[in-house]
Amino acid sequence: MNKNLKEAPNFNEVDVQLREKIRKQGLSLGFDWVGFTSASKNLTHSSYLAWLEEGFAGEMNYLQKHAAQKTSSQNVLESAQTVISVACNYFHDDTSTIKFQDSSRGRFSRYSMGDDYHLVLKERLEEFRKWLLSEGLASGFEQTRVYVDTGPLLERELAWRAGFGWFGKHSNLIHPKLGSWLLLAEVLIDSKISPDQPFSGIDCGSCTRCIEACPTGAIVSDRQVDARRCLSYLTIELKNTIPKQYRSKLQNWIFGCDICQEVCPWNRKAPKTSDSTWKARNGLRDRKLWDWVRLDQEEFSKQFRKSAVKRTKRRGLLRNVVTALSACSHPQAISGLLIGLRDEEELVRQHSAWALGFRRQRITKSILWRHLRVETAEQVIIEIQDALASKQKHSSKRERACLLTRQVSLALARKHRLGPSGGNHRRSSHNRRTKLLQD
Ligand code: B12
Ligand code: SF4
Ligand code: SF4
Repeated sequence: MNKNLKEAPNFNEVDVQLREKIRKQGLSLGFDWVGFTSASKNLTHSSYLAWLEEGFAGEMNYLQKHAAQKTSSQNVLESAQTVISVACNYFHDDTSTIKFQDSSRGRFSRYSMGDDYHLVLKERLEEFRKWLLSEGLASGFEQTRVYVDTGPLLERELAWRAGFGWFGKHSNLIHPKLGSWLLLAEVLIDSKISPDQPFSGIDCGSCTRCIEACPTGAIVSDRQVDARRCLSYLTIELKNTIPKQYRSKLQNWIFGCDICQEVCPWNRKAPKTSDSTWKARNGLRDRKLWDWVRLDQEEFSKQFRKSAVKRTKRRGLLRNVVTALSACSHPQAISGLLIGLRDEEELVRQHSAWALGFRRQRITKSILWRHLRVETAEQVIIEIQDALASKQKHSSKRERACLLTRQVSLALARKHRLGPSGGNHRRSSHNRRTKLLQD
């Protein structure tokens, strides 16, 4: 760790005034906190590399791609001297914790309920950049950069170094007064501004609430999140199938997850923002899971225009919805899954089949059987077979005989339809079916 960062800053009067002026401007533009750090080498880059090395990034290949650049903020702007780190409070309501105990409502993580923060903060950063230029705090447009989330910067480290707060055990940065419901962003400039001191003095102590509350055990140790297990990754970043072992852990989260921050004692007194940008859009809190399954592409585009939820696309959101329906205790959950089973997206049908298999009701078996007759996508067929196999021990002799007849005729029909070339790909499905019949 760079010792110099620990030394008390020795600001002169001009420094103090300049820093205050910039801070004030940042706050007036809608940020809730502003801090300064140098654009020098990062101190936690080795933690970042170790994290990648463990494979914790899953399929987020861009994190690997950015690894070398993340050694220093000067790698994105060679002339950068100062990083102005800013944070925006998006804590717009505290009702969701109670309301969303209801398993029939899908939960969106708080940051995603209003407008897309990438767009909102980018706009504010651009205003900030313009102002900084007009004040002569950068020598030209090309000598500045603005970032929110997607750039190759270690945003949490920068905010920590600029005095924001500490890395919680859940790895989110916590401000001692504002809590952790804050988004981070930065402006890089080529003039030198005296840096703040890195935050120190408070940490999580012996608390382990977030680690215990995480439904998938994603917080593998202090400040280490295995993204592959995190619901935020599984419901947003992961584009295809959710690994089976995590599907039943979704509860009713359909976009992101806030559990580790909700249980954190430092968020108990987090101030609410009055900024309407973050307020939940209509329908986001009240719509039932079985109604979300009916969402067509047009409605999806309309509902999530300029929203972060667009990232999953319709297919990803509906995949999450039908997965969450597996745990929904309401009788209408089945009708939602029936719709999901007929969705145009294979991914949605696949997860619907799994969810029906996961549920206990007898009717789910006949639904799956019926659908097996008409389904044509290999992966969905496999999923239905697995679902039926998981119910096999509860089947009567008659049902098994019936399954046998259907399976055989289906296998024959498929073989007939496929011809010699389709064999290999379909072979695994055929084998599975045979295995199912033998079990
Ligand atoms: C990839 C990513 C994810 C991944 C991985 C998360 C993770 N924990 O690594 C997934 C998809 C799971 C995710 C989820 C979420 N994310 Co995210 N994510 C990012 C992104 C793009 C990169 C993070 C990264 O590099 N991770 C790799 C790890 C190694 O780096 P790190 O998390 O920064 O961790 C640092 C510390 O842990 C520290 N460290 C580790 N060990 C030690 C030891 C010591 C002694 C010290 C001093 C430091 C230290 O060093 C690391 C490197 O700097 C950043 C934006 C960015 N460019 O930084 C947003 C970001 C971190 N995410 C953010 C948010 C809001 C979320 C969610 C809350 C969203 C949600 N509700 O669903 C969840 C929170 C989940 C969680 N518990 O982390 C915010 C965090 C704001 C904050 N207050 O901290 C960021 C900064 C985006 C933003 N611009 O605001 N995210
Ligand atoms: S966001 Fe949810 S799944 Fe991810 S670490 Fe936090 S509690 Fe665990
Ligand atoms: S819940 Fe406890 S351990 Fe987790 S971040 Fe908050 S204070 Fe730290």
